[in-house]
Amino acid sequence: SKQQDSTTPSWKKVDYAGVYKDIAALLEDENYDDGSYGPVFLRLAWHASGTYDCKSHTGGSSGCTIRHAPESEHDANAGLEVARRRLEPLKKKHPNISYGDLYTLAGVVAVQELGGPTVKWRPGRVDKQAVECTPDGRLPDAAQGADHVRDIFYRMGFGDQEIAALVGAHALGRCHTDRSGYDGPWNASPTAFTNFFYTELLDNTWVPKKWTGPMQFVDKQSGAFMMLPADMAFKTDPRFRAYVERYARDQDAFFADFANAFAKLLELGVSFPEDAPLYRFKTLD
Ligand code: CCH
Repeated sequence: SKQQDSTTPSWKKVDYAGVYKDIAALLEDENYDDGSYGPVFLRLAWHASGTYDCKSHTGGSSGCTIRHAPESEHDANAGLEVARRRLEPLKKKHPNISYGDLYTLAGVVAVQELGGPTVKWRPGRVDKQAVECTPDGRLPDAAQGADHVRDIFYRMGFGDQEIAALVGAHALGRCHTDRSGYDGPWNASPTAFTNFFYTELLDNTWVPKKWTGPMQFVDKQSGAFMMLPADMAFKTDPRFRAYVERYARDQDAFFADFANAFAKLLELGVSFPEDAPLYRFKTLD
């Protein structure tokens, strides 16, 4: 009835399995990048969430302030309008879903449909207005090293093992000179979720790229693959490196640890309704 409709919270009126399928249908496009929007959806979910500060309990995916200026225009978020634009028709089709739920679910779909682990996910984020945008500087700076990476992720409430697992997402996608200024993919299969970030990091000799762009590394042998200065910290820092060696040897361990850390990332700072169900979505195939 009408009465029931007006008292039911909007998050309960959404068919989340249906949204999952609709997002999955948007992944492939042979004319975009390496043929998939998955990597940029994953980056959108991470940047929507990674602004969390565990001391002030501000930021995170809950209010989805990443879609508003000035946060949308922070340097770290350059290029993410590509993902937001691609997802926008789904907000029209499923008007009761919050943007925070839509963008985080897009990250889950990307990981799962590109061959990664099942990621537990809950709905119930409530969008906020532009005045609640987080300040610039909460996301990691790729030009820096281990101390900076720790400062940023400890602020979110993560430990070294979780940080080392999360950065394995750099098996997917690529850097774009017109977004971050960096250039190139991390490996030869940027649309498959694998443990290749770790194997490539350890197996190659990485040398500074000879160009006028920002300082980054390329593999000495082919020059086709890249590492950011911040990525190299996972090879040179002994505590990070111990996890990198484990994940390079054992893809199952990486998948399990990534799934936990990524589910935690997507929930940072969110107060879920008590009756929000926990979903484990099936992949399309
Ligand atoms: Fe990342 N990432 N990321 N990253 N990232 C970039 C691209 C992707 C850093 C910097 C960059 C995570 C952690 C870090 C993805 C997922 C994750 C780019 C290139 C930079 C720079 C952007 C461009 O030019 O398009 C730094 C620094 C850190 C940590 O210190 C974490 C954590 C995740 C997810 C769990 C994905 C995916 C991409 C590819 C995006 C694309 O469009 O292909």
